[in-house]
Amino acid sequence: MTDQTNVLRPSRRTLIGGATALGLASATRAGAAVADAPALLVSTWDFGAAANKAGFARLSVGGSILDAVEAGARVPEADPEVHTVGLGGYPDRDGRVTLDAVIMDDKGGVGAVAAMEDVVHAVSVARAVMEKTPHTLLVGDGATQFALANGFEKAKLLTPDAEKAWRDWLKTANYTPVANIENRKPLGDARDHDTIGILGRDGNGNLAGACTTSGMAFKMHGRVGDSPQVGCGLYVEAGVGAATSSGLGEEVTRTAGSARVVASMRAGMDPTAACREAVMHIAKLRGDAIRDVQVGFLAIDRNGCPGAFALMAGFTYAVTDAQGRTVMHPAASLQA
Ligand code: SD4
Repeated sequence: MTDQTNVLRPSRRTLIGGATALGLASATRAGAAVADAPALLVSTWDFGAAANKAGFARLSVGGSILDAVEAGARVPEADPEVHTVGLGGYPDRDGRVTLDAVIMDDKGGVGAVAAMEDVVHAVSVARAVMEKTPHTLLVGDGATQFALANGFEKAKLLTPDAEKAWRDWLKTANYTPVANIENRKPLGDARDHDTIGILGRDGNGNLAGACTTSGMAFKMHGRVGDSPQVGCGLYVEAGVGAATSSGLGEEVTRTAGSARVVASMRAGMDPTAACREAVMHIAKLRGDAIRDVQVGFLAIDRNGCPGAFALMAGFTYAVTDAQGRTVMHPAASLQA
């Protein structure tokens, strides 16, 4: 279950002005030296609160910011009630749970896995790819073989709940690829609570991020979304910031969304404006093709100032400050 301990949920009024109005001003003061700003963790969706808590705990005992984002990402991966990440994730059309994950620091370190089966902690396998191989991405059987050879346990990822959801879906399944199948449901469905992207900044200004998902429910077997692709689901750049995405991955992949957000911050935009620019670009590029589609970006700048923007209402994110205090925010959106 998602742990909401120590989570504050601001009213609509207190959200005016964004995160800086909510006690994070010390992280965002204009002109502050990068290393002067306090540590911060931000994560997508409501389950981000529990992820941030785990990440913060790791930082508190001397872990690096990379350790912290990995620890955070592992929380929804291990939670069988989260049906969009790790154990208990909804399977593809063939009933197979396949995981995508990436982890990245701000020193050129990156590792990822895609379409990986039978291992719960895809983010940790991604980190092992980063640290133990000359490569940046392993896929499918190769990723699983690598994980098992490096001490990760083999696990059955398809839980009874997820299998039931898949069997229910099969009753009406249309195997023609449907790009926005995950959105064919009322907003607020558990499947809205998508991929976790987690970004962090330590007190010395080091940045890191991770992103992990089981991808779109009932996707085609072999489909890989934005999440494990560097520059799409995640991008981190020293001295600039970091960005991550959630939602219909194809729309993020075709625009290299997270790299675009970071590029806009590099050019001087604040994180919210940079996320908004990427969403507006998708909207302009895709027009009617993205009606009812959700895409959300979450970013932090070099000082740890957070911002987010989404195509549709409903995208939330958790911000945890250096005191371990977490505030949930609804992202502003293009459509109500
Ligand atoms: C994907 N972006 O695989 C991920 C999953 C997600 O809404 O966030 N779904 O496309």
